[in-house]
Amino acid sequence: MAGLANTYGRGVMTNHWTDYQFADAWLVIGGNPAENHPIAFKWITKARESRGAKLIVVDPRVSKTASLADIYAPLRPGTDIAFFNGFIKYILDNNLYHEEYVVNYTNASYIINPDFKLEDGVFSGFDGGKYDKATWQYTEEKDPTLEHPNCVFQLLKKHVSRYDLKTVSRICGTPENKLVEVWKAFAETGKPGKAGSILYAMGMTQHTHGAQNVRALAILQLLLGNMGMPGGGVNAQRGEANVQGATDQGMLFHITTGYNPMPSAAAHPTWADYVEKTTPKAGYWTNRPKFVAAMLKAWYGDKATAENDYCFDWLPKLATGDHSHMAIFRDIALGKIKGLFAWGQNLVVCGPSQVQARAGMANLEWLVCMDLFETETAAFWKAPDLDAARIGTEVFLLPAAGPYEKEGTVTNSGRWIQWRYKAVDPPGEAKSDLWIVDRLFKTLRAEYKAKGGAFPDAIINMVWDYGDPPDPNKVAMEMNGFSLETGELLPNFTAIANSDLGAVSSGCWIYSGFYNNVNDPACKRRNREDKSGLAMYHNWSWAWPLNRRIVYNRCSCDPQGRPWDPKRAPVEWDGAQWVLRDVPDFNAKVPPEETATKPFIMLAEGQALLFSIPMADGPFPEHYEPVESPVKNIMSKQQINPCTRFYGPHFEKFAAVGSEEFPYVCTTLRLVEHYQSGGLTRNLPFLVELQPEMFVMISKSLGEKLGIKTYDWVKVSTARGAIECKVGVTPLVKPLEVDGKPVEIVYMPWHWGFMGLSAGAIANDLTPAAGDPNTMIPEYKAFLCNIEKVKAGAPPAPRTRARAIYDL
Ligand SMILES: Nc1nc2c(c(=O)[nH]1)N[C@H]1C(S)=C(S)[C@@H](COP(=O)(O)OP(=O)(O)OC[C@H]3O[C@@H](n4cnc5c(=O)[nH]c(N)nc54)[C@H](O)[C@@H]3O)O[C@H]1N2
Ligand SMILES: Nc1nc2c(c(=O)[nH]1)N[C@H]1C(S)=C(S)[C@@H](COP(=O)(O)OP(=O)(O)OC[C@H]3O[C@@H](n4cnc5c(=O)[nH]c(N)nc54)[C@H](O)[C@@H]3O)O[C@H]1N2
Ligand SMILES: [Mo]
Repeated sequence: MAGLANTYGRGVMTNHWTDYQFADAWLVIGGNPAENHPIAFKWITKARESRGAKLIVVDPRVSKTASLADIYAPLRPGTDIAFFNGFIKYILDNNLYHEEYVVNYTNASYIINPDFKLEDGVFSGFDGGKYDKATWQYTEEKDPTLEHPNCVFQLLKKHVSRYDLKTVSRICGTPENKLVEVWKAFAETGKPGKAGSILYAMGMTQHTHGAQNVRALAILQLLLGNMGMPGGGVNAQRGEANVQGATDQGMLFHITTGYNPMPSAAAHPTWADYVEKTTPKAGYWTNRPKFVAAMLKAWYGDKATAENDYCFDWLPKLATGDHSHMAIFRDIALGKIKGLFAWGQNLVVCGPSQVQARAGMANLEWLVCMDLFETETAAFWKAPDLDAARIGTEVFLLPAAGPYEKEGTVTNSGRWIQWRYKAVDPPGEAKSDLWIVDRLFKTLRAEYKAKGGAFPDAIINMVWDYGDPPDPNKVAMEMNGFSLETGELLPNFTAIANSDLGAVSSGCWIYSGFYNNVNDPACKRRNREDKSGLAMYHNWSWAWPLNRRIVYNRCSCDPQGRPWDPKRAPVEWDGAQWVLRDVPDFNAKVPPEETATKPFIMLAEGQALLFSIPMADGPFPEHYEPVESPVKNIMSKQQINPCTRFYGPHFEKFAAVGSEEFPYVCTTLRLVEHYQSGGLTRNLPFLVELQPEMFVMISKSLGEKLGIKTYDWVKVSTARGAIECKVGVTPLVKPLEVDGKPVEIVYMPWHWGFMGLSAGAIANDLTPAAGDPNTMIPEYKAFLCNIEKVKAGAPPAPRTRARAIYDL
């Protein structure tokens, strides 16, 4: 993303939920907030009612959000890059971009190596499945007139020139007039004094080019000058209640706490290598070694010294570049992994290519599940397609407390860290996850102490002093960090940046300050007062970084510090000083000239990336078809993203391009009544009653063609597996005309499995295990299937089995 991924981590909101009310328009693409983020959606409703702001929705089907839109356009799953590149061309052709913003705040003026090119869908430097980026580099020069043929702006213009209206419509299946209607309406927000917000979620990311989808929308927002503006931004509507907190705390395999890269065995065998290779030459990340050393001080305390490189050698190192979900399941299938912890994850329902993944799980010697219920994962050996008698896996199910049965922090997509208090005690023997991990750690440490082992130091010497039972406040304080001299909590992360290397302790630098006062921890604040006038509520919880509510807010003003829109000004220069309504994302102690071309402090460039060198698969987004597609790529001979990740012999099962056996496009999605794998919600009688059965949705035309009616039972099959479920024939889904031929699209929720009060087919028995090269996310949102009628069916019984249980 333009600065986003590299700066603030993977998929956060640049703005925040209550900020939605300040937009003049929202472009919702690849998300369905009316269904999946309904409370956030109320801010959209509010602004529409009070100011007539416009809701624009682009989604393959008429989703709940689309049904409320001012403008709706359909598009074929997996073709969003063509849509965006066409949109960018429209903006450039019609001079609708915000020129002063683009020149000053992006890398538009940078001149790129003359050998950089795109040839037949592949960028220069492609070699052996990945890119050598030598030709993608900046030269020493810049051209602020943006006219040099090799400046980023002209290269972008040339890149998108191939995406004319007709071509985009042929690829996406979106009618030409609809494309123009959407583009025109949202481009209005490019005028100074207007702001437009892009809301996206999984419809954008779950593709083999998912990261480039997000890059495309970041480029768009930069051209329109919408980044840094209240009511603007790129807003990833995240999922799991605390997925933001989890990624902040290093739960992804390739990053440790606070978005520092996980060291790699090959590239960073020593601290010196790590420091040299991961520290940029300019921007705030020049402080990276201090942030990582502070984390090591939190983990190893007095043991971590300058002499022993702060115990860097004790950190685990990545053995390969990919330890993602699919890589783990490849290795389980190959018998390389013997034991697995499934901690609050229902893997058998959520992962792709489940028929193959589940079969592989039989290789596990042991499996430990921490969950509220016996999920499909804990009971994988009961799967109808597995022979329990031949599975020797020893399964442990540790009962876990639910979210409201324990206390601790939850971080929302707007980066607000909030304390959640315990509402009720967990039932029976269920324990909080912190209790379980504490007990597990202490037991392991005792084992290592008693028996030694291959590498005991990293465990024996770890600081682990949260009490018994462990106190989440103590964990929070360790994350906040403290002075090693006084023991006082750090006020914020500038205390790390301004200290010597290794002089302070902080488990997660971006969280320093969130708990900085023991008597009134910032994350526990519940003060509704809003002094900003922009619904920022600085005394309600605490937002990382530094309680800043809108990141990149220097960009809300022109280079001289005058707000683009005086009514929506988080910061402004009054001629003598900065007037601050939000925490500044720049040095506000100096006059505006000094930050005029450096508003993106986390990037070495100081300017946002229209041209992004860090991306694995190209500095500009280029259209490729999904791995399974009904059509050839009409943009180039390169059918799919050339850097697509595949996962070995068990998982390379794909339908051919234009397959006759699997002629329909299929995508998976969510329903408001269920949550994810249904591990929770299919065990709650009232939700099961509201949404009792697994189903697929097809168009009236496909229903007519196949003689299928609503409530019939159908078989849906792909190159990987087949499921049976009921069907809904609905006018909300329609075929799209793609390159002159009609393409039918089949939609299914993925909330079901064989356990719980409501059992049903697993959608992921059908999905492909192919991944995006930047994120390794699976392509859940676009693949090929066939559908056949099995038998006639009937509506669900008015009083379901669940209801009967509830009545007891
Ligand atoms: N009730 C409820 N709320 C939830 C969840 C839940 O399971 N239930 N899950 C939570 C989680 S973890 C997440 S990540 C979020 C996910 O939130 P969303 O991303 O909003 O969820 P989805 O329904 O998977 O997908 C959104 C939309 O993408 C569309 N779509 C499919 N393919 C494409 C495509 O190629 N391009 C475009 N533009 N659109 C496409 C679908 O038609 C669908 O309407 O929701 C969170 N909120
Ligand atoms: N086909 C398809 N597949 C998808 C997606 C898609 O759009 N399409 N979306 C993907 C996305 S975005 C996501 S986030 C994943 C989600 O996949 P999962 O993480 O597997 O989904 P959940 O159902 O949220 O699983 C969480 C499990 O944790 C348990 N649980 C809940 N609270 C707690 C707790 O406090 N402690 C413990 N220990 N357990 C708890 C629940 O009972 C549940 O069984 O699925 C992915 N899979
Ligand atoms: Mo998610």
